[in-house]
Amino acid sequence: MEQAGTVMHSICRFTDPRGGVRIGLVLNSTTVLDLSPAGIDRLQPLLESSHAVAQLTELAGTDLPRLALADLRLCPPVEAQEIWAAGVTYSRSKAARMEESDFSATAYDRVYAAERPELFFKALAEKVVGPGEAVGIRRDARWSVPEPELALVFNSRGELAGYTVGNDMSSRDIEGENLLYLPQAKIYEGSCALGPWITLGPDEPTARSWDIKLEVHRHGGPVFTGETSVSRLRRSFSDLADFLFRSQRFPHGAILLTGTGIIPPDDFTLTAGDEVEIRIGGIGTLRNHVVGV
Ligand code: DO4
Ligand code: MG
Repeated sequence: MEQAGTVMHSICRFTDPRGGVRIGLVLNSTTVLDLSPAGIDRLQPLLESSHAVAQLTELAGTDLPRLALADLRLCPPVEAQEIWAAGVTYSRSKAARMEESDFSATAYDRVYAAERPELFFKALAEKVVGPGEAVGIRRDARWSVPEPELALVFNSRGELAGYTVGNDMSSRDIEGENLLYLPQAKIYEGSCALGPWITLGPDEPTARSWDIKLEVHRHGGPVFTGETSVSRLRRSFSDLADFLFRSQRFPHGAILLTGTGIIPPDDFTLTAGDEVEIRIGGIGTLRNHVVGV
């Protein structure tokens, strides 16, 4: 696959008929190459390798089994990485948080401009929701929103290995009540979705040209659509990585959601049964339905 001269490949995790997990190379919108006969049964070695793109290009030309994407159950593209998130990295997010809470407005204003970014822990790998699975809204929240975010996939050396689509589900009334409630507003059952796969190859300038689109459907029709561009992200990927990996090791690598630039209007809240669709140009589309948790 190519985008403006950039060689890129997407790798996914999917369940096999025996309930195990296999690794696939997404050849196009309909076909996945099963990499297990080539001895590739985990994502991490590919993420750690500096030759992954060349290796995948070579494998794409082999006669490994080709599977129909529509027949596969994709799993979240994460193995053992911790999931972290950056906040207030788009001016739209800063403005919304400042309106949400007089109490915390100064903190949001300051962190947007500060050298040190807001970084917070989001999820353990085992708690991440994959494509087609349910994202959650807390039963004690009145105001729940999806946050569509570009997710950076880092290897254990802190090198940017790829990208995926992320949803940093959030309870805005709990967040707005008191900043100290942020972990409860951000971390609960089904609050982190990633997928549909990891895209390797594009550099930062290429990724910054991508659009992010959010659609929420209710009873079959759209109730919210929004759009932004990664170019509006205030911080560089290397700046975010530098702070994340400062004084901290991630032996399995880490995934960092880079913040949202799409904020639904204040009278919008997700409800159970909604369908959330997040599309990032260059990667693909992550779809999840909403349940109360
Ligand atoms: O501190 C609030 C969280 C901000 C956030 O998650 C975002 O901007 O995406
Ligand atoms: Mg966020």
